[in-house]
Amino acid sequence: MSRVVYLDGEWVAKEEAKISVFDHGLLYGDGAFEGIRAYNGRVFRLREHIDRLYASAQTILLDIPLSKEEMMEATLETLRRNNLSDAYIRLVVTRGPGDLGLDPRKCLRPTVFIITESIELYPPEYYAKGLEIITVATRRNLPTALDPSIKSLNYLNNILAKIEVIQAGVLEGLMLNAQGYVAEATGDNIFLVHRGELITPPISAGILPGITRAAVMELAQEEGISVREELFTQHFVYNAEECFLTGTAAEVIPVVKVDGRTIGSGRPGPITRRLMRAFRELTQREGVPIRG
Ligand code: PXG
Repeated sequence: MSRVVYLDGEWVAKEEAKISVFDHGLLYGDGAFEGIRAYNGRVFRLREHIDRLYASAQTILLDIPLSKEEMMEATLETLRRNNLSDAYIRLVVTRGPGDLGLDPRKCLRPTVFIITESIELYPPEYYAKGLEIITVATRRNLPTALDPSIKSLNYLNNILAKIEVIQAGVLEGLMLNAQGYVAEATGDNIFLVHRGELITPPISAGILPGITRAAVMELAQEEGISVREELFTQHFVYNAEECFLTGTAAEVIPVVKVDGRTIGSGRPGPITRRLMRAFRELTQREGVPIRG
């Protein structure tokens, strides 16, 4: 059975899902997106992802032509039409087709599409052994120029960082902010364990407020692990007891080496493993049901 994509109010075959070359999402990266996951017939934190999409749109003055409820229903219906229970979901809203100038007023109607696909999981050995990462030279976007809290279609900052990661032959990279403090990874948030406490950079460091990050902070509190949002330098990372990354695709993934420095024991630590398990359990029990 061929996949269908939601495009501007209709479901069309994947091959027929096409947008204009005059779309400002393409010409200027003028738009916003979300990456969401469904587990076992339920969409994980759908409301939170929709809220973040509409927050991104609010900041860039993009009026999404669907209510939040309609967007949630369109997402669920796309999953139903593709008969998916475990999936990766990509929601995209662009400024829509306009002319070759920047002026967003020339774009009469935003483009909205929803793609659902089966997920490509990271190989299990990375969860068992942990990742080796590097710090990239590309600094995270200045929040005063283009706030990383906006999940905009302008992902070149992250892509430039990702190219450095690939050239180094690793899987993820740490991005610093313009002040040199640790911000986040190219597509994941970062956590450290220091003296048994969980530490993660604050949103004001210039990061995406990750949905997985928020879930892990809640789980840690439930598990009696204290969590602090604090700025830190690379020195603090190198000397952490444990380190892990969080994201919709990666979930909770241990990091055991950063810039050639072994972190802690060099194996995924006990707090990381506890939170990996707690997060997996949460994804199985929580979420908006796709069917009924
Ligand atoms: N930081 C950045 C810059 C991200 O893009 C996260 C953190 C984690 O946020 P969530 O809400 O997912 O916990 C992201 C989101 C991919 C892919 O295919 C991943 C993201 C975005 C786009 C694609 O791996 N991560």
